[in-house]
Amino acid sequence: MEVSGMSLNAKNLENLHTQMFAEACYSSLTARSRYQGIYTGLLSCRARSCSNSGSTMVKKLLVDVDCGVDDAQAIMLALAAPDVEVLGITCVHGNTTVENVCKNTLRVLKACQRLEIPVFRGASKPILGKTLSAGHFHGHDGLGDAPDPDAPSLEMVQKEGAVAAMIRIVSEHAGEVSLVATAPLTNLALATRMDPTFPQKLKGLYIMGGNTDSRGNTTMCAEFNFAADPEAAYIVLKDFQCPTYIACWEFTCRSKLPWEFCDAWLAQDSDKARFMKRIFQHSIEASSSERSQKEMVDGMGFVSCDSYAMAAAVDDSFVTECERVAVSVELTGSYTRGMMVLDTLDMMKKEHKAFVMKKVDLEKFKALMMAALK
Ligand SMILES: [Ca+2]
Repeated sequence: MEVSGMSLNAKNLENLHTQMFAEACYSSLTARSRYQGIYTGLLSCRARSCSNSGSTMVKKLLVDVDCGVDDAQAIMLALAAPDVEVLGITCVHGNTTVENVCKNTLRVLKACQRLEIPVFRGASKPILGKTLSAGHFHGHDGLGDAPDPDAPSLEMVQKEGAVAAMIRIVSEHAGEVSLVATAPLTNLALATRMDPTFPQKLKGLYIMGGNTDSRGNTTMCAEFNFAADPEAAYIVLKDFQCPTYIACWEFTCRSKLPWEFCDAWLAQDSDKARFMKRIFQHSIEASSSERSQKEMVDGMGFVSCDSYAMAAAVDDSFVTECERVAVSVELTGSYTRGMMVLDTLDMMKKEHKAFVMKKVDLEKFKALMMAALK
């Protein structure tokens, strides 16, 4: 993996971690340089999993979604990935209403015959500001307005609320759970306000959201998930000290797949592929609109935004290059509210740095995506 221009071969990095892990069991390491922080972050994860023998092989995920079409794609990717256990899916406002998000999540789980995974209802509005929706792209119901008369009943949504469930599940598996957030970060911000120890119990946090080059897809300078709740994004990027990977808007565009891949992906002979084809049609058509073309960075193509954050969570070798930098969110700018801020000058003097994803293994991504609809 390459970090901030420092090239690290993935195998060498793994060997280095193994060697350092033995030392870490006896002594705590202090980050002495900008780069050493990556080792200590990963080691602390391993040290925690050390006390949970037998559970280190399976990746435990908690997924927070505003289930539009790319959330559906990300969920299906996780469910098909080997050695991944989805402990629960928490729902939040975003692409559509939280009620639709719950329903959509159940529809996705039904399509994958995985309705045993618990679904929790979360925040219906952002902490402050107006509620957005992305109906122009995902359809008003979030899944392309494709009729589904056999959709599971909302009675299948758990009685326990999403924020309480997040805190409980992460406490029950302290140090083992990676949280994948592919939506406005309202539930996560509320969780850390309800239980300040919540972030430190996470193994890692994987976010789809924000931007690196001030390119907006919702406002001039803001990406949808951060624009839909800037205060929540601010709280999460400030309070969550666990290893944090961010798949930003421009990165997902630059990591796009050709539409030919999408055609072959949807043409697979399976119920899951037929389901995806139905719910994705609206977005495929919307992708060619003048508005969508302006939003895109570096040309057109198939961008399954949320799937990049999910792929990073399910496969440690997926991310091949990151920028390690402190990040925050602009809250007050009249043009820039919701824009992610990268402190490349280190002026915030923030100890916690995020891993902003730069490059990924696209062949692995294609394989994970293909498997999702098999
Ligand atoms: Ca989403």
